[in-house]
Amino acid sequence: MRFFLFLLVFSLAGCGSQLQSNERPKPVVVRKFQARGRVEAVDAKAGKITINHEKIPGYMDAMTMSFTVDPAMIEGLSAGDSVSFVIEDAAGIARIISIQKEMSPQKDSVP
Ligand SMILES: [Cu+2]
Repeated sequence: MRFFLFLLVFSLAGCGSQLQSNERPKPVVVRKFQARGRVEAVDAKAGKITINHEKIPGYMDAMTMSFTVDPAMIEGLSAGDSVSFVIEDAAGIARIISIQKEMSPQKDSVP
């Protein structure tokens, strides 16, 4: 009887996974978002950067928040810099995977 139950459960589980693929154990979902903002604080030792970022469609409203980042990526950045960056979100845990300083239009237009 136990063996029969095992078979029954096993076959139901197999059936379910075919019919409802979204109920199988999910691999970690990794999403990437392009964003822009202004640096508020840099803590290179801790690998943290605080950015007042613009709205990121489909992800977050505009806000000031701290991100985890490879310290080497934020060398040379300081508070007040305009930056564009890429956030990688892995199952809700966000970190910056690339970041660069943006030249302001005013500065660019100065000869
Ligand atoms: Cu945010």
